Amino acid sequence: MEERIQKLLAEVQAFNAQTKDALEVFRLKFISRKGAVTELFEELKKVSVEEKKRLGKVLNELKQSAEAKFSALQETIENSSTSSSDIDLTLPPVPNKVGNLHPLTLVKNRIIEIFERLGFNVADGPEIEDDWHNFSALNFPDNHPAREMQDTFFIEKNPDLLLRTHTSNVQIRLLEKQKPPVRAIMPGRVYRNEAISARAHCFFHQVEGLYVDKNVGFADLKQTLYHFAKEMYGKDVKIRFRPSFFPFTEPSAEIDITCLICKGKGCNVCKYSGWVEIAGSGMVHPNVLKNCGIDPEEYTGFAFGMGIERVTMLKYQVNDLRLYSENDIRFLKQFQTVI
Ligand code: 2U9
Repeated sequence: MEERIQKLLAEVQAFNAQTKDALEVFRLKFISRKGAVTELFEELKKVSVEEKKRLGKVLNELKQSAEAKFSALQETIENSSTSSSDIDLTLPPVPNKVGNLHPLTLVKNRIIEIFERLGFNVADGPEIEDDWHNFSALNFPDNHPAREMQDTFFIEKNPDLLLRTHTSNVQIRLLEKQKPPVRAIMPGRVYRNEAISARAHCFFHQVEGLYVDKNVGFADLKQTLYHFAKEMYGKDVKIRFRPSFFPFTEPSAEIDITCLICKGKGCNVCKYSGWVEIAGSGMVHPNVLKNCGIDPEEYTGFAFGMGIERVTMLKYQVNDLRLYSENDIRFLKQFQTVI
């Protein structure tokens, strides 16, 4: 019997419990009414008086040791866990972190909002296009450099298929099927055969706009884009039109706004000119209207085009085009605010 008591004593001393369940196993085994200590006390009744004296002493030691161990373990476990009374169920939950929109989507949505308020619809069209809708209908001459392999991704020769180089194909498709007045913007992805760098990419996003009706003039174009620039960049922004050339517009103009970094004083972003280019524009070329079955004697129109990456760059001072498509969370999470 003494041997059994000593074995149990060693077991008690070595025992360790980290959970309430493990502690309960200890209690049942050693100190419960049906546990080893109680059982041994029952056995003790049966031994001789001298033996009882000696064994009783060792058994009491086991009993005290088991009870002390139980209390110590109980205290440690209770101090390390949170009891249900510590939980305040009335507290509002910690909100789940949700993602945010990509900066290009934020800016595209803002552009759409500005033009929708002026009565422009949003139109969409295919990214894989034929030569007619991407080039010929837009008055591109046969030998225009944009038609070269270095500038355009061609997919197939017959039937002729390519990746659209601008969203103007959507305007052509719209004019072919809808009689003026037509007032729409076309946001979308476009492709150009360019080496990827901080300033160029093989795909980017554009918003083009078109307004064709009777008596649409250059003054309408100027006021529309002036309004856009103020809505996008604030009321202090200035705008200027520089004569330019595009096959699909005549006259054509490039549009600059005052540099938002230096407020027109001159810095390395605006190359010390105080102005940065933001869009191209012009009056729709009569040949383009004819190609879509519209009489240029009856109708006129203006069109414009801008790169969403560029508009975003100027709004948020993004200095490398590659950042938009690298999915670097450190870049993306800076655009939490809805503009
Ligand atoms: C039709 C008629 C006219 C769309 C236009 C531009 C000027 C232009 C560039 C801006 C920067 C492209 O993203 S960019 O590289 N766009 O300068 N786009 S006028 O003119 C049209 C389109 C369709 C039927």
